[in-house]
Amino acid sequence: MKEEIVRFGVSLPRKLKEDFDRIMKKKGYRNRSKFIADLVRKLLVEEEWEKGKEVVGVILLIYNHHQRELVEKILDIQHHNTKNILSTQHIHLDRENCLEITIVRGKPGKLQKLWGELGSLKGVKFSNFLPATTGKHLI
Ligand code: NI
Repeated sequence: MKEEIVRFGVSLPRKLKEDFDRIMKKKGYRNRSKFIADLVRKLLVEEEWEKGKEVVGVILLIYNHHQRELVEKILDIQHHNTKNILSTQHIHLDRENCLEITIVRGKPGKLQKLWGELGSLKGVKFSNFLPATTGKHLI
């Protein structure tokens, strides 16, 4: 089913419009409509998170696998959360450092707690979380 496209006019202060075009180009967009649509979608994903809908996310960990018991603790947390973990990918960066991404799905609060549990383990040098969407509520 093809979605109907509607047009609408936008009024902006000149400086703001210049900033808009500058940022749009910097991000690699060549089309204002596509840029605005993606900005709105970003806000819709934020709303999904605020409303506590089922969402997906990516947990990134950088850690030293020589840290005592760290790998066991990470595996233990992952085995206790199989309902929320879709996939894990592990990359050995060098002799001691590992990068691990875990793709998670569930309620926002649960996923953020899981990130906190993993990211706060001793030996984790860096962690980050990318909130995303199941895509069900977006076109
Ligand atoms: Ni490794």
